[in-house]
Amino acid sequence: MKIYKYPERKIWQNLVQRPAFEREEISGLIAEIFESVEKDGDRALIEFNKKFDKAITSQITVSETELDNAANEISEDLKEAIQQAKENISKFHAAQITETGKIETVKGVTCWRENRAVEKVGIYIPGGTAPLFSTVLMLAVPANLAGCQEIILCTPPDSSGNINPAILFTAKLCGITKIFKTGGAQAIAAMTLGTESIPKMYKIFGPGNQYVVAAKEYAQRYGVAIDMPAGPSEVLVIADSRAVPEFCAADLLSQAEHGSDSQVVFITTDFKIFTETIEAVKNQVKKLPRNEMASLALAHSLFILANSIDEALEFSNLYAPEHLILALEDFDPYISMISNAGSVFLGNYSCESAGDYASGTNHTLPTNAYARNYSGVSLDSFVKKITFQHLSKEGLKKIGKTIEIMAEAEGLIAHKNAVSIRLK
Ligand code: HSO
Ligand code: ZN
Repeated sequence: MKIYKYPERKIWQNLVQRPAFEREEISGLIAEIFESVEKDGDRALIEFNKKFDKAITSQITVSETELDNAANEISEDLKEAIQQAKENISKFHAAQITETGKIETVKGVTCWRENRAVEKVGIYIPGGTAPLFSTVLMLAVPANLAGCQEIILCTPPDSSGNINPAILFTAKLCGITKIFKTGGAQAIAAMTLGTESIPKMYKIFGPGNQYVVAAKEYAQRYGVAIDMPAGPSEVLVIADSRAVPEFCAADLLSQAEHGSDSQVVFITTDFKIFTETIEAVKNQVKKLPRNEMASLALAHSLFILANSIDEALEFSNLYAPEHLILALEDFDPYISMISNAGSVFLGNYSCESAGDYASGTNHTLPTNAYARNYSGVSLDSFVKKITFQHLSKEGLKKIGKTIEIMAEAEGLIAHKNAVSIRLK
């Protein structure tokens, strides 16, 4: 833990810095993986399964039987939980469907926008120690609501060549039937370039390790869009004297357990809360199954004592956290002061896990200070907005002169002519 009592502003810029990623080193490997997938298609993916996931897979497409059997392999409780989460996520995202009305900018000149879904969407779900089936909901639900025509999912197999049943169950529940056993950078390459089994996608979504992140960046060279640049998960908690140290500690650890590179920041104005939260973190971490990972994340976490809540928020805006928790008695006056954050949790009962799973908001959020300039995934991430316009002859007459003068001033006489020819 890195402890700072009333740090001076001149060191804030250092404190908000995330550790640098080793992107350079892996870019050569990413290029090689893309080359192999382009050349050998499915065969390359089967080889990579053997090499990276120690899995023997004779075919990479998940069969109908595998998909159907998944429901028998998870508990009824888990199925119900997934259903409830899906309902809430659906409600929240359905409310994001908006159409702008037609605007008559000048009499006879009408402009408007219409939403069109991204037609082909690829979802990547990591496997490994925490198979994030909740992320399937966060991506497939808005993709369906947006009307995406083709939604596919790639996820790595375990060493027996199987996919986690909760991932399969959730995918099926969301109507995804094209699921492929491939992970890491090779999965991203496959969705970018296409193979015999995996179709090429227009936009790729989903979290992953540094190889996946680098591959998504690389994929953009091929004209594929991605949800957002990504980095390790983060939470910043701001607490006042009425906060509950045990709650704050639990929230900090819920983020720390994601990975050793998770970013955890705690800021309070109250000395008692400060020391008690640090104690609570030390106690709670011991009992976690992912204790080792969480402890590594805690080693570079920040615990800051601040002069005021205003100052804490100023720091938070500079840090631009993925998740911001305001463990404040009276949070309302501070909401308008938040300028940079992915998703905000208000009061002592709004734990980050609520947003991670079931409240309805999306958990695919900007990390690594991208909350300064990116939003989290929403319905908008799955649509393009197309602008339309209709000009009547009268409308063109009204703005014709303006167009002609501007076109001539830019030296673009064909542009001017397109108006003149109609109005002469
Ligand atoms: N906190 C993660 C999302 C997640 N948590 C999935 C649990 N499952 C990134 O925002
Ligand atoms: Zn989480």
